[in-house]
Amino acid sequence: MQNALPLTATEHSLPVFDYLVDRDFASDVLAGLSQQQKQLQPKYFYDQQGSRYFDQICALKEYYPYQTELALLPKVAQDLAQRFTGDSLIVEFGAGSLVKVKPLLQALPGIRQFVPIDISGEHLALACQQLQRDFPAVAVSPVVGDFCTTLTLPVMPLQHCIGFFPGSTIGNFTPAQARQFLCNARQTLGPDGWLLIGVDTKKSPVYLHQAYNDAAGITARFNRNILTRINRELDAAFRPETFEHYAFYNAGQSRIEMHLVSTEEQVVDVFGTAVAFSVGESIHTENSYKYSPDEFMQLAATAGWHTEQHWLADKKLFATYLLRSS
Ligand code: AVI
Repeated sequence: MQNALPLTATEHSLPVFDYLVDRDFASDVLAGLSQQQKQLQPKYFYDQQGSRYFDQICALKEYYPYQTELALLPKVAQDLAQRFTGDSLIVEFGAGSLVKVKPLLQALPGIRQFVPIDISGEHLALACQQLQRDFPAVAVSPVVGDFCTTLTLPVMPLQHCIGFFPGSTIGNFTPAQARQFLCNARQTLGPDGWLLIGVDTKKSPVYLHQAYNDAAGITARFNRNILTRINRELDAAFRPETFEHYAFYNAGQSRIEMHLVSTEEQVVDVFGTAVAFSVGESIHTENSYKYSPDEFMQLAATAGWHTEQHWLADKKLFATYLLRSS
C-alpha cells in the first residue's frame, strides 16, 4: 500500500500519521449529552492523563484481563512463530503502551514492520521511541487515528499482514459495532489478512465487579477524567467531584456498564449549551461486553473471519483468537 497522508513532524523522532480531527470530539460530546440516557464515547477517555490512568488500572491486582492476557501471550507467540515463518508485519489497533506486542516481536524474527494505531498521539509517540530502541531491526511506523474507521496505512508489501487487537477493547463496542470493526479490520488488513485478538470471557460477576471497582479508586479517576478532559479541551464547566463512578455487571446484556452519576441537581455549561442533570442521573461512559468462546467465534464468522486457533487463559478468565480472512 502507498502512503496516503503526509508525515507530520513532531517533537519526537518517529514520524507519525495523524488522522484525528478535534471537531469530532465536540460534536460527539454534544450529541451524547443531548440523549435521554446521556452518554460519552469511551474512546475519549484516552487523553494523556487517561492513558496514564489506564496503565495504572493494568497494574491493579483486581484488573485480571491485563495480567491473564499477558501471561498467555508467550505461548501464543510460540505457536505463531511456527505458522508465520516468512517476512511479516503487525498492525496493532489501539496500541496504548505497546507492552503486549513485545512477546510477539521477540518470538517472530520475520517481523519487519510494526504499525501501531492509537487515538492518543503523545502517549503513542513516547511508547514507539522506546520500542524502536528495543527492536532496531523492526520499522516502527505509528499512526494516530481512530481505528474504528478503515485506514490506509503506511505499510510495506510483506508476506503476512497480521492485525493485533489485544486487551478486549472489542468489548467496548456493542456487538453490532464489534462486527463493523471486524469488517473494517478485514478491509484494512487485506484479503490474506490475519487478526490476533484478545477477548474477555464470561465469568462470575464477583470477579467482574472487583475489576471495575478497584479498592484504590483508580478506575473511578479514569472515569471522571473524561469530564476534566472535556473542560480543558472544549471549554466546559463540569465539576468532576460532583459525579460518582458507578460500574456494574448487566447480566442480561453480558456487559459491565460504567456511569458517572450526578450527586447534585445541576446545570453544566458545555461550550455554550446548558446541560441539566437531576440528582442520580447518569452519563453512560463505557460498556465492556464479555463473550463465551462460541459467541465470539460466531460473531467473527459473521464478519468474514474464520477462527484458526484459540487459547484460553488459566480458569478461562480470558481468550485469544487467531482469525483468518475467509
Ligand atoms: C480498554 N478496555 C478494554 C478496558 C475494559 O476493560 O473495558 C477499559 C477499562 N475500563 C475500566 N477499566 C478498564
